[in-house]
Amino acid sequence: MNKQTLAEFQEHLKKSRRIVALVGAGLSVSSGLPTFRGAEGLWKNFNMIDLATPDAFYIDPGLVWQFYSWRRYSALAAKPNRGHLALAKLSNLPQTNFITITQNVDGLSARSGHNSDNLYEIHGSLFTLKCTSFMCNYIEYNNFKAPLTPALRGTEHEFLKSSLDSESPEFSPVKQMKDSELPQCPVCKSSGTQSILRPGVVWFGESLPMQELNEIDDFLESEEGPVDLILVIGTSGTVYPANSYVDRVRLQGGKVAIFNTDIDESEIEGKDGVWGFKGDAAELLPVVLEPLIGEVKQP
Ligand code: BJW
Repeated sequence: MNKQTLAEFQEHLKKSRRIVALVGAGLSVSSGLPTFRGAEGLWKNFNMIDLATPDAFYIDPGLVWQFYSWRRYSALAAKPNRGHLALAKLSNLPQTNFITITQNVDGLSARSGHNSDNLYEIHGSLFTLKCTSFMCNYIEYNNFKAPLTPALRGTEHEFLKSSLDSESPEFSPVKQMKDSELPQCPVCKSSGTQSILRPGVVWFGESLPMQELNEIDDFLESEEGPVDLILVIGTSGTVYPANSYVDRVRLQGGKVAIFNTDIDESEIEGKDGVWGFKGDAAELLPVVLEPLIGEVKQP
């Protein structure tokens, strides 16, 4: 780590009163979960159009449920790492006005003890289930059951097995499944109709949760003053609207710190209000945030 960059960053960190963390899949890599893009990412072998869009679910909900059954299983088997713990400590400091905007659906930030009042899971959660019927607004949070139905039993292990043979997990759907074998909405069932549940994640082309977006807007536009610093952690910044938060903070005069294994040399030097820290976010965050949060122990 460049010492001068670290010193300049930490000087600004200590003065910062309003801080945002924008989190992506890179934060969970050292917990054993893959990213989406790049050579070892999910989208290398999986086609996102077939798996992470409303059309994909409409065409073959059994295929999509097998994918998310595996994702739920992997996320449950993973543990929060020191990067998650560092952000959790920051979120519980009384003197710092801080929010985490996470694009991750793995639940690891919540499980790390992050203050739930200032954690925004803007792409939803693998552990939220929603009814697919337009007539029904059933939604269930924190459902950690695995497998969700008897027919989904074993599919998560098939995926796990194939992912061990390759740097990027490989997609091999395990079985054809009927709607009746997929998670059912209990409300629709009790009224005599059959509707399946879907994962409570935000697929491409779908709206993000409005309440969360409004609360983030309130934080960014607060009368308490501009955001001093945004920590951009393990994200490729390719997905809207998450990627727009960086520019919004910069336009207010806030500084940017990037934590990523893949980073431009020019960004490491700390020019134009941007500091770059190249490496594993799980290792970097405890070190760079240490002046505010103290020591982060091994989980
Ligand atoms: C490390 C590391 C280590 C590795 N340490 N770093 C053209 C056509 C169609 C649509 C659009 C279009 N142009 C724009 C759009 C909108 C679209 C979009 O942005 N598309 C782009 C891809 C072009 N966005 C949407 O559709 C969104 N909805 C929307 O805009 O609705 C309108 C609306 C907005 C606001 C209010 C109301 C309405 C929805 C986007 C939903 C994204 N969903 C997914 C799937 C979630 C479910 C699931 O998990 O299966 O979310 S896609 C996927 O990408 C996932 C992620 O959260 C998201 C971001 O990925 P992330 O986290 O950045 O991961 P990677 O893999 O890209 O990057 C990892 C990074 O980590 C890399 O940089 C590595 O180097 C680094 N790394 N190891 C630190 N150890």
